[in-house]
Amino acid sequence: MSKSNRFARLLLATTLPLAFAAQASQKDVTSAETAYQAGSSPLANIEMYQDINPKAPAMTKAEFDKARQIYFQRCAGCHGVLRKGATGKPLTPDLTIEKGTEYLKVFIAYGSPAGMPNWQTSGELSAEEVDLMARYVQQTPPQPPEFGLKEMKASWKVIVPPADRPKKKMNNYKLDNIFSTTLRDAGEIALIDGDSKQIISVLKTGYAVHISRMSATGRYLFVIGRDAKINMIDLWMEKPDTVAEIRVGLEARSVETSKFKGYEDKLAIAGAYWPPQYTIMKGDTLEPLKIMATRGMTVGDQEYHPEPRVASIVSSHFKPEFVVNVKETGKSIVVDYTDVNQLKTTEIPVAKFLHDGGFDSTKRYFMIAANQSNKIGAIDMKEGKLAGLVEVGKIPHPGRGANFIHPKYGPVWATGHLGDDTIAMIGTDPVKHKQYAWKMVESIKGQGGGSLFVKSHPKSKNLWVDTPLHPDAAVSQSIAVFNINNLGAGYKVLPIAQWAGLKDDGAKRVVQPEYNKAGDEVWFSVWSAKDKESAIVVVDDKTLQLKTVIKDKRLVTPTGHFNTHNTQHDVY
Ligand code: DHE
Repeated sequence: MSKSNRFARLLLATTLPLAFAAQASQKDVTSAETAYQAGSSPLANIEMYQDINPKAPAMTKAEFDKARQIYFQRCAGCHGVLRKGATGKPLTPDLTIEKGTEYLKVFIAYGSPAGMPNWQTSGELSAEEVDLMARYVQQTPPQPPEFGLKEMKASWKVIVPPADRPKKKMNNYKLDNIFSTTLRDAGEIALIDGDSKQIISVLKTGYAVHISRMSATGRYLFVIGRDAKINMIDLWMEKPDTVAEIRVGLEARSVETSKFKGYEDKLAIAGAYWPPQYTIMKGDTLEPLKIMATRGMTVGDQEYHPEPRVASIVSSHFKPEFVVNVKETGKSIVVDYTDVNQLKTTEIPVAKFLHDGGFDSTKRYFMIAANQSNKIGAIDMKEGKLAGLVEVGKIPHPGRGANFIHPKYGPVWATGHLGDDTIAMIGTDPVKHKQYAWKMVESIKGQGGGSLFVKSHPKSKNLWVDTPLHPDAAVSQSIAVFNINNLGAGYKVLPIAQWAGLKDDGAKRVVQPEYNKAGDEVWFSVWSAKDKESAIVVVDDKTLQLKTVIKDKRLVTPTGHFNTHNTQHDVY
């Protein structure tokens, strides 16, 4: 090592802990949260233009392309596509060039208590790759291409036109009790019969497939992949299959359909991470009708954000409206779809970093997590305005949340947290329990942080809380269940992964409780890596005993599962 290099390291060794401490006090991101955000982006494979900045360290085209791929696989989830910062810090050249390659290398190699992973010491990146990344983040951020109507139409396929589809249901499945299970790393979904627990079929979908949603009539299932590919599946066919598909961008997470009376199955909508936009499509063919950009000003400080990603989207049961939740700007956009050409939108300022959420039991209020702001917003779907904004625990992550009647506070909606071990309950009845409405009425402790999904059912007395991202395997591989009539008594732990009896030593993360239609059994995924055995475990909701384990070599990396009835009618 040269003398000047040694000096630089010495200097860094003494100054970095201070820098880390300062950051940690600003925002203490947990390792579970970092691992969750640092998922691979499909943008890694998109060719982008290298703009040579004379002030940045030199990089060959091959080095730039390799670093770009690593960036989109590991870093973009936190630092943003354009490196403007999201949950992670901004990494634009005006900031990084000043820090210099040596400083950045140490930071990337060793990480920080503020949440930056220790990429080199953990063995994830080699010393050469760390050097590459330190030089890459000083270059002008390359911008992925836009994706407009022309690109969408080029990707759009109507495999079975509406006129050629069945006129009535052609199979004997009970369409209201099917589970659509995400097979994440296979890019597939499994349709599983909720009664017989048999796999009906496994269908190819988009890359790292993410969520499934049902059409208002319960006939069509919509599935979206992280590559923004939507599959529209007709459940009336003898063997349910894809009848239309389209890509609405280069990266996406959410899809939904029109549910208001008179508009059932008429429209579909999908939100994209890149480009930052949402698209309204015809509900029977996925023909793209209208694309709306989300680039704009943030709530609060009102600064321009160039890539506000579309997070969750829900469909109102009260009006012909969608609610599109925009992550970085912190706005929920109410989209009136009565005239798709002259679209009317209302912007509701909530709080930055909107992510996931669901309705209260009456479906009048939509509860949306602003995860990095540690808040839940309650949007009144009737009045089209924010009814409340509630401070909860650290990094709320509800999925669609859980509704139940609290013995003291009346109707509540609950969320777990990624960043702490609490479960927050918010009063949702401003008529009969006005004093509790839009307040965190109770916060109880669960097994630990790293929780992603909570669930209950109108017919159940249980509240289920998963912890798949908890660092302790005993916690990530089990589930906590509370009796909602005696929350103070604490929780029971059910060893779901152990019950699955898997033959090898996979991660076996227990994720996403989901009820069947009757509300008397709960399904869990036991999620291991692609090359390891996974399973689905079904538990009796009353006795809390194991009912069935579904194992099949086609069940590769099962994560989310969506019961057709509960998803169609927003029951949770
Ligand atoms: Fe998800 C919902 C984004 C990682 C499983 N996830 C959502 C939604 C968003 C989102 C915006 C809400 C959609 C809606 O309601 O319209 N998810 C992201 C990410 O950006 C993130 C953090 C990182 C990434 O690279 O994608 C991410 N998500 C994951 C996972 O790693 C999970 C656990 C496993 C997987 O399959 O990828 C996962 N996300 C889910 C599930 C839902 C979801 C199961 C639906 C919950 C529900 O009850 O509706």
